[in-house]
Amino acid sequence: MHEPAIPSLTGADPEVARLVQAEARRQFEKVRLIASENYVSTAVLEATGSVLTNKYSEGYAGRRYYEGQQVVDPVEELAIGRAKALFGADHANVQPYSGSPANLAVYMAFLDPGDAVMGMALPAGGHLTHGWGVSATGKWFRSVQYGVRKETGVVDLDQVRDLARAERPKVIFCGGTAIPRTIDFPAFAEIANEVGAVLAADIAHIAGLIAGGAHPSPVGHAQVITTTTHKTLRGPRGAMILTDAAHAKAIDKAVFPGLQGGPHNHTTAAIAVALGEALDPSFGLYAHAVVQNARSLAAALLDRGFDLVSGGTDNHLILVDVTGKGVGGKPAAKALDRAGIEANYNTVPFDPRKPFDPSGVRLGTAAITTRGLTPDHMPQIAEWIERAILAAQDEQALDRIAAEVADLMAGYPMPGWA
Ligand code: DSN
Repeated sequence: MHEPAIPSLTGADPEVARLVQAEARRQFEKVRLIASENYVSTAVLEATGSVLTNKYSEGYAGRRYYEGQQVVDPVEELAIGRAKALFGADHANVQPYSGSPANLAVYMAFLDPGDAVMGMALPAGGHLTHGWGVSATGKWFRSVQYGVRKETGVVDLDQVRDLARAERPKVIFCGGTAIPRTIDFPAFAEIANEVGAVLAADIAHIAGLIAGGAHPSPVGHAQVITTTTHKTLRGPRGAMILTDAAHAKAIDKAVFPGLQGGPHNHTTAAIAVALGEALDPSFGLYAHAVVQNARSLAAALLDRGFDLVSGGTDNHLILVDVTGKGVGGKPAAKALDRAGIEANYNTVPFDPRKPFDPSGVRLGTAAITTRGLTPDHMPQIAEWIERAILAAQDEQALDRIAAEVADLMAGYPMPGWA
């Protein structure tokens, strides 16, 4: 049963209620390895489902365009205060609707259309909004893209420096969506300082690791830091932008009124709850456990002959080139899903295949660590992954794995399911 219970929804709209229950069960039974997903606490779910969704509050605390902000202002101030305390930042804006709008606010704040921006290419591990061609950020700005070294799979800082010197971007993005290794924020800052660019660190994937001390922080190196709140940070679907004092005003103006209208106050409340959870010392243990699980899973996959981009991981994320097992990334991800192991197909750097049927599968350990799985479970998960990929066409074999997976997960409670 979904928790909190949903009796009113069940009475009013059984069709939707049935789907909500089905999704809760699905999340309970699977080994969820999508690197950008997690399980939020029941407290976060309750805040997300609260009456704060009823309220409009364009503007910022004390400067709103609607009356009745007696409660919303302190909610937003609480979230801001906790974000600043957690990351040690001068300023926080908790209003961006999600990661892409947060990144767009950086463009709005510091670039004019046609200006040069530099970011990591999507197939190398960057994000669409770091200037990739199909995104507005690649269409409306002069985008310069860097990648990783072919031999190591690690970001090519010499290329970053050479491109920055030649192209003089106004903003340099570091960070991305498929980067299994530590991001060298001081090195990026040195390059950005040399060419007079604003350094924007997109820490969406690793925010929880940074908060928990399991990855170095960009604070003090990047003037602007964008993040979603729902990945390793384990909050609701939303985003934040942290800045130093000098860049605060420009970011606030870019988020509202530059890009957005009213903030989603129920989300802001849930972000405040999640940040409160992350301020608890136990969150540091969680963040380190996420990395330990990823390292153990990577080691177990290497033992089985899998080819990992960069040879392993420093964080929560593993990028596997599955073509060595005789299958493409897409059929592998579909087989894994049928086998109760949820992942996404992903390009690998220098991928000879197409983005819709690439060579890789991306894995992450944030969600399974929340469920309580430990390094001892990782050899079993690696065995299931290999078995499922090798049996990609055999639905009965995949169903047998799914039953084994569900058996294991039945022993590990899930917030949101009772
Ligand atoms: N969709 C997110 C991810 O899966 O990494 C990034 O936008």
